[in-house]
This record gives sequence, structure tokens and C-alpha cells, in this order.
Amino acid sequence: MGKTIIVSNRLPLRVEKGSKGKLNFIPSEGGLATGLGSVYKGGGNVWVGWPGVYFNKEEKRRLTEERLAEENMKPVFLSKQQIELYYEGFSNSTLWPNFHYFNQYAIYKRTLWEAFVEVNQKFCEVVLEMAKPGDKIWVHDYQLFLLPGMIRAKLPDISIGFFLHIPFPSHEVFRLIPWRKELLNGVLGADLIGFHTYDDMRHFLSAVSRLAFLSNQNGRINVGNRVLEVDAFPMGIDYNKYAEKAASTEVIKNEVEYRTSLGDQKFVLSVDRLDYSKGIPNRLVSFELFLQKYPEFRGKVSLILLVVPSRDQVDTYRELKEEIDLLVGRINGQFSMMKWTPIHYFYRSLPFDKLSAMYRMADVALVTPMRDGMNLVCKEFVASKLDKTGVLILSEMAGASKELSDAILINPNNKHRMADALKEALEMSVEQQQSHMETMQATIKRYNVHHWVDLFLGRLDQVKAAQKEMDTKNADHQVLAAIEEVYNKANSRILFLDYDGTLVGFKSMPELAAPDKKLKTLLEKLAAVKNNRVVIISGRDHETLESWFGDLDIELIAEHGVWMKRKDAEWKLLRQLNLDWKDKIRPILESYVDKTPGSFIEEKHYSIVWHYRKVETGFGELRAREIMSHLKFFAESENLIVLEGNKVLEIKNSEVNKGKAAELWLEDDEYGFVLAVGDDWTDEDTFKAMPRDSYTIKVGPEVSDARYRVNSYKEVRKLLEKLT
Ligand code: GDG
Repeated sequence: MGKTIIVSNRLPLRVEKGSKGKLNFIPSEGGLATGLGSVYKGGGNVWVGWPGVYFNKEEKRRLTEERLAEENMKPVFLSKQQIELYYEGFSNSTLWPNFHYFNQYAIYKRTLWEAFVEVNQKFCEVVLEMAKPGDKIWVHDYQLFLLPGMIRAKLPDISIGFFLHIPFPSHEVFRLIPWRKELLNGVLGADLIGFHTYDDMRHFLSAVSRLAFLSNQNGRINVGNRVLEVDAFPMGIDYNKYAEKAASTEVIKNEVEYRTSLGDQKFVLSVDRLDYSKGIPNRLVSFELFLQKYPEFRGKVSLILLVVPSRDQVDTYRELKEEIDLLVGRINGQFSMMKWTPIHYFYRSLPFDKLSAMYRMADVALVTPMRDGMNLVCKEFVASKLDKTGVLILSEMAGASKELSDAILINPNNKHRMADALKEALEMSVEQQQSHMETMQATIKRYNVHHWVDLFLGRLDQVKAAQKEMDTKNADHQVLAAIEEVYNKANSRILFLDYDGTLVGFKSMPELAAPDKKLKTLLEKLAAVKNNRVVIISGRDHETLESWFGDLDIELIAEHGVWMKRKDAEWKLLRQLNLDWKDKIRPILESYVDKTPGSFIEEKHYSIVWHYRKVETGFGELRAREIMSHLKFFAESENLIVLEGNKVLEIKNSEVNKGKAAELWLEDDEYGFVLAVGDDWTDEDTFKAMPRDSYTIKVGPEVSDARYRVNSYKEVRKLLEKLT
């Protein structure tokens, strides 16, 4: 088994320059550091990241590197300018605002982008120094969005996971970034891409489909020959760490100290990094409104506002700090009394045991971000509530709100609602508080950070295993050589070939997909080989097949087996089918064409097809699902089947399918060589009907009963070329 390499912008520790040239290594207590502790500290595993200092001297770098190696860490040294342009610049002034829907703060500058590429490349070089085939690499967050693709280019088979800790915006917002395609192509180098919520995942998949033109099936995307998966993995906290800390003597001592000095009153707690996405000004204004609207709470409730300094080199953050300072000043100036201060404001980071005491002491946690990938503060508050009292007010815009529906959920733009929620929380009965808290604790305990790590890494292994299994199905040189050998030895042979997607690529209009000259020559040559039978087995109507292939010495099966034409014979109907259902289905489909621009109906003798290839992405799929459910019961009672093809829905009699038609040909003779090739799921019937030792080949990445797989119709043509 290979090792695991974790990569993130920062290492789970801070290196500081101490006095007399001494270096101090201060471990981080962050959620990610604890969660991944069990991973990177083990065996030959390693964590790669920026150590948080600049060194000009080689000597200092070497010392740091040696010291970090003892802790299974590997530093990526960056210059001051690189941090300015890549970290404060592209990461925090382009991606962060865009991804949090603060587009007015986003800066789109080429120099920042170039630094972003350069630093991702630098991370890639450090990873490549250590990575070996068979290793697992887990890349974290938006600062390293390009890294998966860069590693993939050098190590095509290595296992790469990527997790985004912040939201992924709607494609309408994401597409504003000039380098949107490069960003997507970068992250698509991963095998597994994880988000906190289903909405983030949905937004990402829609961006991939509209901007990179790659569709997905239930989150599986096919990039070239590789299938990668996208899913939601809501991150948790180290539950026991918070619960145990809250029970410790030093924390209880801290709480007693706070309460003694603050007197008998209730507390509302607010904890964030300094960031405009956290909605701190809105929160303050709502607290002000609360004191105005409900004066009975004045003197009885204080807000403890803890803001942790962050990114204060960036202008927008400096301005935000000033805004908060002003608001706190204004509110305290207006409402303060000799024995009561409305807001206790701390602009600094507190040690864990003090933070834990605040979580213990608070009656209400007011967590109201404008947008937040997950938000761990609210989970930490819940885990610290040992007696299960306390109320959480949580913004709908935090990823955590998807899991914590027992909180009082609010929209952070609705200040009146926030003020009312405060009143509601402060007046909630103890029984009610405990009942909500119990439910939330059970959730947070179960989906803790260790669970999250195991789930993600386990899934990455599964994706890799599935890829390997698919690889074994790939019709590589050896398989093709074997097919050729059996073909050459056989005295009689039959080849069932689907048409669209198998012998030609897809076109915007079905009638544009006429066979090219090369294909016709190829089929002609193939049919001319002694003892060969070449059968085109298609869903197309028989007139079209006749007009395209009538002049060739090949056999034809049309409309999934309704019509058939054998060598030197006329077209023959499988049998007379009842077609009364068509008059009922047609108007229904017409009504969908009316409300779906770009869609159209194709009428065949024994089926009706609704095409949506030219309909807006997503909209066509939605309508297709609507039609499916609209026709569900009708289809059953009329003995019809609704087939989902590539951007088409086809409705036909259920007794007809390609497999049943192919069986008629198989009954004609004992063949020494049988081949069936097809790309969509109507071809699965053909595959299933084939004798055991036949060669069945699926074109495309979807799951199939076929023995082998190729990527495109071009490879099918190459194979047939060989057989001539
Ligand atoms: C990003 C995403 C996502 C805060 N003040 C102090 C302190 N903290 C700790 C908290 C908590 C952490 O900082 C903040 O985490 P959040 O999740 O709330 O927010 P971000 O920093 O923005 O994190 C976020 C997260 O990544 C994980 O994927 O949830 O949505 O934006 O753990 O406890 N810790 C100490 N003193 C403080 O004063 N010791």
C-alpha cells in the first residue's frame, strides 16, 4: 500500500522567528489539523504546505525542513511577493469573493492569475519529489484548484482527491472569472471531488457541463478515459475534543471567572474570523434593532463579539474592521449603562480553553454568515453544551444549516427576523432547548471529523478500484489482437453494428448523421469478405437506413427490430403491431415541444421520438424526466416502453428490442465469430442476447454488460478496418 500525501496551502503548524534567530514551531488546533492528524502522523505519510514564514537564507530553510520532517511535514517555501499575488491576490481577492457571491470585491487581474499558476506549479514540484505510483494524494481547498491537473499530467495513474472547503457558486457567478475553464480543467484532474453540501456539488456539476461541456451521470464525469466522481461530504468536528474540553476544570474555572465579573445576565456569543462573508455588520445591526424593539432586554443580555484577525493585509478586510469598530462604538455609546455593556468586543484570537469557556457560558450562539462553506463554530458550540441547554441561531447560508435543522434558521439579510429570533431564543423553555440540542448533538457526534476523513478516503479508494475494473475492460492491443485472431480462424462470422454513436459521431439533427464515404467503403469491404455477415442494428426508421445503405451488400435491422432486411431480400416487418397508442402519445409530446424551445418530434413507424439535443442544458433533462413521469402509467397499460437515449426519449412497443431481432439472425447459423458493438442502452439488449463467447463492445464509459469497452466510434472504425 502506498502512502498518503495531504496538501493544503498552510501546514497544520506555524513557524515563527523567535529571538536570537531561534525558530518556534507552534502546532495549529484547527479542525482540519485534528481531523487529519490520524492520517499524516502515521507511517510514511506526509503533509505538504506553506509553513507561514519567509526565509531568504538557505540555511534556515534546511533547518526548518529537517525539523518539519520529524513531524511528517514538508514545507513549500514561498516568497513575500508570491504570497501577495497568489494568496492575498488570486486566492483571497479573486476566488474567495467570487465563490462567496461578493463579486463586487473580486479583482480579475492577469498578474494575480499568473502567480496562482506559478505557485500551484511549485506545490506540484514538491509533491512530485515525494509521490510514487500507488500513493494517495488529498488536495485541500481553493488555493490549490489547479494542483490536481498538474499532478495528473505527470502521474496519470495516481489517486488524487480534492476537497473544497468553501461554497461553489452558481455557474452564473463562476463564469465571471476569466480563467474559469482553466480552473475547471485543473480540478478535474482529481479522481474524487468533494464539497460540503449537495448544492455546492450541483453548482459545480452545472459549471462543468456548461463551461467544460462534460456531462455527468449521478456525479460521475468522464474526462477522456478516466471516470471521476463528485459528491457531498459535509465536514464535522472532533466532537469528543470539544465535549471533553468543556468538562475540564480549567474551562469551568474560566467560566466562573467570567460570570463573576460580568454579573447576572444572559450572553449571546458571536465568533468568526474577520471576513465579510461572515456577516458581522448585519449581526451587529440586528442586535441593535433587538435592543430597540425589545427594551425589556436592556441590561439583561450582552453580546460577546469575538473577531479573529485575518487577512488584514487586504483592503476590503481593513475596511470591514473599521466598519465593525464603528458599529460597536455606536451601539455601546447608545445603550451602555454603568453596570452593563451591550457588546464585549475582542479583536484577537483566544486560547482554546477560553473559547471553550465562552461556548459553555453562552445562552445563545448567533452564527449568521452571508455565505459559509460549512461553519464549524456552530458545531463546536453545540458539542460544548454538556447540559444540553442553549440555543443556536444559524444562517440558512451556512452549509451547516443543511444538517442542523433544529437550530433557529434565519436569513442574514432579514434583520427584523434576526432580532425576533434573539427574543425567541432567550425566551425558549429549557425543555425545548434540550430537545433541540439533543438532536443536533446526535448528528454532530455521528458525523464527526474522523468519520468525514474515513468516508472521503474510503470513497477515493472505491473510485480508483472502479477505474481499474473499467481499465480491465478496455479493448487494448491485446484484446484487439485476440479478436483479430478468432475472426481470422472462424469459418463463418456475424457482426452486429449499431449506427449512431457507434459508427458515426452525434450530430445536432438526426438527418445530418448520414454515413460518410469512408464508412460506406469500410462496410462494403467488410461485407465482401467471404463468410461475413454485416448487420446494422439501429433505432432509425427503415426508409433512412434503406436510403443510406440500400446499395450495399449488408443486412439491416431498423427501429430496434420492427423492420428487417436480410441479404438479397426485401424489407420485412417483424409482425403487425397495434399502433393506436401513437394518436394518444403524439399530442402529449407536442405539448412538450410547445413549451420546450429547441426540442422536436421524430415519428417512426413503430415509435415516436422526442429529441432535446438542442435544448438548453439541464432544461431538456428536466423536461425528459417530466415526460417520463407523465407517461409512466399510460405506458404500462398500453404495453409501451419509454427508452432514454442520448438526448432523446423514444416511446415504442415493449415487445420489440434489438436483442430479440438479433436472436433471429443467430438462429440462422453456427457462427465461429460473433461481434456486437453499441453505445447506448438499447444496445444492452443486443449484448445480452449474444452467445457466451462472442465479443461485445460498449462505446463510451457508462456501465454495461458488454465484455469490452472503447472510447469512441473512431476506435470502432479502426477495429473494423483491421478486420477487412
Ligand atoms: C473555512 C470555511 C468551513 C475562531 N476563533 C477562535 C478560534 N476559532 C476557530 C473556530 C473554528 C475555526 O476557527 C473557524 O472555522 P469556520 O468553519 O467557522 O470558518 P473558516 O475559518 O472560514 O473555514 C468554512 C471550514 O473552512 C472547514 O471546511 O467550515 O465554511 O470558510 O474551528 O473554533 N479558535 C481559537 N481561538 C479563537 O479565538 N482557539
